[in-house]
Amino acid sequence: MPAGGWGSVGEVAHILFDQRAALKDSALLAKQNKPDGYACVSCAWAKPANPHPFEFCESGAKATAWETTSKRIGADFFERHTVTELEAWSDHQLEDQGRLTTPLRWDAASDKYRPVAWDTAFAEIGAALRTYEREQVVFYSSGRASLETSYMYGLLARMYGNNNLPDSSNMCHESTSVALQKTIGDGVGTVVLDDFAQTDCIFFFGQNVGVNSPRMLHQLQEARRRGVPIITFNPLRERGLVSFTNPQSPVEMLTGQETAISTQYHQVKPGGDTAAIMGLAKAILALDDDAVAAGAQRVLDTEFIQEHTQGFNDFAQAVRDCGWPDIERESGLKRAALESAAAVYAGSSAVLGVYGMGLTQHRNGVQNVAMIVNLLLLRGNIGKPGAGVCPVRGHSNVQGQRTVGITEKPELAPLDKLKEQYGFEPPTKKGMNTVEACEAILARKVPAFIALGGNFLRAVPETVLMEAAWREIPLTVQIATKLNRNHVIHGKASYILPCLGRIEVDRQLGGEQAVTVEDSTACIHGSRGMAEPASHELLSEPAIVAGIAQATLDPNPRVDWDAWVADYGSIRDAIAETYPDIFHDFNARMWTPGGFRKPVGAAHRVFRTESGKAQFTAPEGLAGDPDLKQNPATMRLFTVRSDGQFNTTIYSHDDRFRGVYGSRMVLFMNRADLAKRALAQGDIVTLRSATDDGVERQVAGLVLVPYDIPEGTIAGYFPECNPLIPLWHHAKESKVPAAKAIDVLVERTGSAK
Ligand SMILES: Nc1nc2c(c(=O)[nH]1)N[C@H]1C(S)=C(S)[C@@H](COP(=O)(O)OP(=O)(O)OC[C@H]3O[C@@H](n4cnc5c(=O)[nH]c(N)nc54)[C@H](O)[C@@H]3O)O[C@H]1N2
Ligand SMILES: Nc1nc2c(c(=O)[nH]1)N[C@H]1C(S)=C(S)[C@@H](COP(=O)(O)OP(=O)(O)OC[C@H]3O[C@@H](n4cnc5c(=O)[nH]c(N)nc54)[C@H](O)[C@@H]3O)O[C@H]1N2
Ligand SMILES: [Mo]
Repeated sequence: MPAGGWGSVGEVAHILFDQRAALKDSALLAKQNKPDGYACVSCAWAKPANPHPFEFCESGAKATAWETTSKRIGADFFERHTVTELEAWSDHQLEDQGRLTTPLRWDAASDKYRPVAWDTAFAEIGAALRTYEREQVVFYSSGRASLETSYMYGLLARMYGNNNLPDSSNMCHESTSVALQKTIGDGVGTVVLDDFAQTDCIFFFGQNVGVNSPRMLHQLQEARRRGVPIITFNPLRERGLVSFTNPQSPVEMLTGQETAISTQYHQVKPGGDTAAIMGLAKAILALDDDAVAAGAQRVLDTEFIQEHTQGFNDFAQAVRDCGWPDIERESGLKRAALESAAAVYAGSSAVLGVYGMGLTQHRNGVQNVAMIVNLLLLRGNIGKPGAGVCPVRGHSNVQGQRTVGITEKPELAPLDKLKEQYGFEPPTKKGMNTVEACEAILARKVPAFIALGGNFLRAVPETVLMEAAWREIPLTVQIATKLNRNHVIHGKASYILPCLGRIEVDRQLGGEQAVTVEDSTACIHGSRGMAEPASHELLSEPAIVAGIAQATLDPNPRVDWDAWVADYGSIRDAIAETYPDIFHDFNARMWTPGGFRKPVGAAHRVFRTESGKAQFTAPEGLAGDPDLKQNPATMRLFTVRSDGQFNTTIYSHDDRFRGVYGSRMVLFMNRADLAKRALAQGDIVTLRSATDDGVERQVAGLVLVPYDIPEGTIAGYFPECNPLIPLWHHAKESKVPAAKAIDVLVERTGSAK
């Protein structure tokens, strides 16, 4: 079965029906990701200037249906259920109740969420925030909120007195931001859509395109038709990377025509990418040595290396010192396989390096990303047409939030400019990222946690300890569209503030408002809501942030929160004043078809690193998890997503692409491992974390599914497996939780048959 195809059409029809979504006809979907429409709330993939008639995919249509559902959850629902009772509900059940409609405050006496007036909620939250130690309050955001909201939210935190702005990015592509900043001087990818049309080779690492960014399949399919090789490294043979039938092509649908996507598929061991890329580099150096010996054209782009890079000799030495047996063991791949991939690389003149969570969510996640850069630099594959590094971002505006100041790193925010613009002293102390916020919560040091979207508690590691600590936070505030686990497990005082979604019409004093988002290729787009709001009581995210800010902060004549809410154009003017290089003429440029691009120096070989050159980096070691010693009893678990979810939002319990239906409590295991451990398909197991740090971590009731997966490794679902991840088990420099390599012990407890 290919990705896309009739299965995809059936899935979309099903969810539209099930959610009785507002988009009964395709009028709404037709505006998805269009220059005059709204930006999809699913992934961050680029939105073309000349879109396909339907520039959406199965995943995007599901996300739209989920947001525009006609299901509602109002005060009557919360009157019927205590919050303790709701704790027993599944992630799917909670969100499937529909859109939140009214602001709520938890009532301790009845253990119920009860309606509260907006003004009262803001006043109470503001009064509490004024009493807390300002350096300890956390302002989290999930990467969906617009540039306008995010800018206001960052300002709120800094005017309040801290840089505690952890973001979903801290669990996601922060390894990218750190590695790319260090190696090429920009924390974002260098490619745009046009590069896909001009490339002659694509290397694809650890990203599940068919599920998580299916619109990119258009570019991959087109590249394949031009004969471009696509070389994939992924422990699982993911459908979208194997073949694709375009559900928007009547011919393909009728004829069942499929495009084979990957031309080489390397089932690398999880955590083995650094070793695999060392192998590629070793083979490339060997080809170059041969060329030198034969007096033929060099394989390395020596001119580029000389002019634009630093550190080549150390890197090359590390590669030469690294033996094939180590490479084969750590990558799980054969020398011959890596040599054949290297040969394709060496024969191509413009190569793209595309990747996702399979690289970033490891102890050595930053090193993994730096290895992709090394690979590309060898032949000057950065800063020329058809070539470059392409991290595939997750949430639809996660990259943009960083651009407008959502960052815990003060050096990444224009503090001097903010001081000049708004006349206050921005805090200079480093703020908490996600892992540090968790540490502070576990230490009972966080008096208040404000969440701009997301489902923090479900997305982070160390679930059991975190849930216990969470209940002791004096104040939790959730700005959200749907009920989730992080709302039913709450602080001592707790508010749920329901907001408009991006697809909804946003009416303010100045008329209907639009917002902006930045995609994975650093292009910034306008987005106009089109569906009627789920409830007349909803406020927009900017209005909620302004409400909290006004109730919490002393008035500042230079920040007119009300004027901003009345006309988002005035927020964009403020953004343009803070970041003139990126956002000049923002209001005029936001409707540019295809978006306007933020300047990315590396895309033009202007490397804004300390040395002014792109950096080769020799890896510290090959092992994916230097701190975890694998012993024969342990297995290495990596967590993945299915097509039935968007992160912790579970649309359904089916995984159509992997052939699992009705339950997410499954584990994918190699048949050889099953045999070795006297386990069988359908056996029920408990996983325990294989670390002796004194914390008991387990997930019970997982059913085994035999699967084509490297020996010694198992795959399970995010977020169901999160209780197994130790909080300290994160990428070293970026602190992204290492959700793709968790050492566990497997214990049989029964059989489902
Ligand atoms: N429909 C849908 N779309 C989404 C999301 C969603 O949940 N559902 N989530 C959004 C978000 S926030 C994000 S960040 C992105 C995530 O999108 P992806 O980056 O695709 O993330 P994952 O699904 O976690 O898995 C990545 C892939 O990495 C592979 N992998 C695991 N370990 C390794 C390894 O060590 N090496 C290599 N080479 N591969 C490995 C897995 O088999 C899997 O195919 O998608 C976004 N889009
Ligand atoms: N084990 C494991 N853990 C992981 C990962 C993994 O691969 N494996 N991936 C990590 C990654 S990449 C990420 S990005 C994080 C995700 O972490 P989060 O971004 O915190 O989680 P989501 O599940 O995306 O958040 C879903 C909730 O967002 C709210 N929401 C939806 N739309 C809107 C909106 O428009 N406005 C507002 N205010 N709220 C809205 C809804 O209430 C919904 O319940 O999880 C991380 N955790
Ligand atoms: Mo993400």
